[in-house]
Amino acid sequence: MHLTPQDHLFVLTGAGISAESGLATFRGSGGLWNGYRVEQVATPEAWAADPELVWHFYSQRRRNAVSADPNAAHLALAKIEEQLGDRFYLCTQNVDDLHERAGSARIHHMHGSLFQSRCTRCNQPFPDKALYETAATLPLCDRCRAPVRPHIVWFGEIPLDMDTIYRKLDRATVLLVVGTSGSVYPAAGFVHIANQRRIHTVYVGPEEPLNREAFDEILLGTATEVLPSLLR
Ligand code: BV8
Ligand code: ZN
Repeated sequence: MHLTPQDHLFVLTGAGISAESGLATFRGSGGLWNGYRVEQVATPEAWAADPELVWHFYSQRRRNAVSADPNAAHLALAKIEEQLGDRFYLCTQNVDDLHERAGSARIHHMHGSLFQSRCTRCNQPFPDKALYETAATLPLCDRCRAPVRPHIVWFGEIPLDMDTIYRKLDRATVLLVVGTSGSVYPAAGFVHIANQRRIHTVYVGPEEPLNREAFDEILLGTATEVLPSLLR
């Protein structure tokens, strides 16, 4: 991958970029959390059936994220963002805040964030980090008394701000995808859109993704092995 001063870089990251910071990927642990499949816990049905379980799931992941540190791959992306300015856009599927803590600012969390909650009725945001600690009683909105939920996009829900994502993808000349298995849509479909627009597509990860046939380049290696030299 070679970037020219005219290039617009669109980066998509997944759980793999946080793996070397010690955060479990979805597939690495066989997609299991305490014996549950993530697809079973990260759903509106699980929230309706057992909100305490879902809160506990996110409380644990939030605690893990708080004690993790950004790695050289997160830092390399923040550095290239500084050089490219508004010719850079980072869309992450991750709900941790390691990109922000590495310095990324032009970033969008398409699947929400561990550090946000919102009211299930009036959508009032609750940025309070303490909300995710295992609540003895599930918090209620102080405005309309409805239950507060994690600001996370669950399976079956619509990812956040898809219009902006597609607009940014439209302007891109290079799509760099890092550390994602390509198993979940619509994120796994971005590379197919890129192909239709003749955008140069690059994948970085230690194993080939499920949508490997769609990439112009596959750079096998971990995010910290590949990104710092790739984006120098
Ligand atoms: C939607 C937040 C409509 C939750 C997540 C049947 C067929 C096709 C699609 C569907 C279907 N049935 C249902 C669907 C749709 C569904 C879907 O795709 N399901 C899958 C399971 C088949 N999608 C949805 O429901 C989405 N919504 O479709 O709405 C719509 C569509 C378009 C426009 C408008 C409306 C919503 C999905 C969001 C779910 N929420 N996350 C939470 O975090 O708790 S998904 C979650 O899993 C991630 O965010 C990510 O998106 C996904 C996969 O995770 P990855 O990041 O890829 O991680 P994974 O473990 O899988 O892979 C890790 C990779 O890292 C591996 O490749 C590994 O090799 C690599 N790696 C490991 N170590 C390293 C590394 N890479 C680099 N360095 C390393 N050191
Ligand atoms: Zn409310």
